[in-house]
Amino acid sequence: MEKTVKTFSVRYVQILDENGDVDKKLEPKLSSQQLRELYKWMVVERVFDNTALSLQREGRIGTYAQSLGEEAVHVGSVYATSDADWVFPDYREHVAFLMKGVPVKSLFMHWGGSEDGMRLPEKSNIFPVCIPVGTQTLHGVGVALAAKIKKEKLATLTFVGDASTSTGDFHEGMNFAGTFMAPAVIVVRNNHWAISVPRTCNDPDWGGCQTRAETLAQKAIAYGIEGIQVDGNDILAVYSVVKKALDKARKGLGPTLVECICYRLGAHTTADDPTRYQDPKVVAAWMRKEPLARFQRYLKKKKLWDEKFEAAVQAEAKRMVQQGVQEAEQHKPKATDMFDFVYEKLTPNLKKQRVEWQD
Ligand SMILES: Cc1ncc(C[n+]2csc(CCOP(=O)(O)OP(=O)(O)O)c2C)c(N)n1
Ligand SMILES: [Mg+2]
Repeated sequence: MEKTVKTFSVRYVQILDENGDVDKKLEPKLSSQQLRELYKWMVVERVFDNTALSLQREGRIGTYAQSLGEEAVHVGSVYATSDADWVFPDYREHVAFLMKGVPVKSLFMHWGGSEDGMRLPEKSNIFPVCIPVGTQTLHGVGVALAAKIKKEKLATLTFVGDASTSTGDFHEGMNFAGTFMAPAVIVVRNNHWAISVPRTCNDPDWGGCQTRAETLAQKAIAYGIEGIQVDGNDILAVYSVVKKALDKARKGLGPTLVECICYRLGAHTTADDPTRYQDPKVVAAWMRKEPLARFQRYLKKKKLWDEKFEAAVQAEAKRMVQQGVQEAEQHKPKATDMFDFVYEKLTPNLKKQRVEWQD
């Protein structure tokens, strides 16, 4: 006997199309002020990104990971959090820090190599930049579980890249999230690339790609978790889906995996040259879908955007970012900071090395 015991499906949500036209039935109820705020944060991230890239080229900061093309994923998701919710970033969501109240200065200090930059303000509810791919899933799910045990009304939002979904830590985190019904939302930034490794397998029988799974959202199904795909260039869809998932988590109704489909429009980091492995035609096609221009078209149709508003938003973003650069460059880190701001307590070996270093 043979029978189908279960079939699964994955939903996809888009609210704003590429022309900035909206699906009225799904349009979130955000005030004019909130919509403009979303736009402002996306501009801030882009200005931050361009400034950081220039600073790296001038040798004023170290290796930098651009966020170009992912602004809707970052801003839409973090905007959906409450002040009590915790955010677990990886290394591309610069604006997430700013939205959670971290000063611009701290980010430039961090990317300039000063560990002190990731000593974050007490109430910012965001974890430091996480370079080891996928490990933050465990932190995000762990804190969600702790909050559940302590009966605190909060959820956690964890960002992972498409490559993270291939790591053991991601799967362990997902399994724990499912078994314990942790109030955790995991946002996958599917930007199609893990450095030079493509997301999709084009060769019928050979690897060199991230996964043969058709969607990343379906990975949630294996753990009894809701998995959903979202147009990651559509800030309204990202915001709506993540908000619903966070509300669900806080009500004790379980975790969600949100796969945001976007495209890495910059290099992996400033140490990478994507022209060696990307098709420029594909990049140009994704550029036409980019999130900021799309949201601008929508705001313009709603009479919430004009040149005057644009100039004011740009000026304020530049002022804020430039002030952060100045403050960060006034900070003169000591060589011993590498011991003082990494571990809470130094290991015996590091203690010895710190003394030797000072000598
Ligand atoms: C555990 C671990 N293995 C390998 C690396 C090296 N590494 C840095 S970024 C990266 C690719 C990550 O790709 P993805 O998760 O898709 O994020 P994206 O860079 O596209 O934002 C790798 C393999 C790492 N940082 N951590
Ligand atoms: Mg990626």
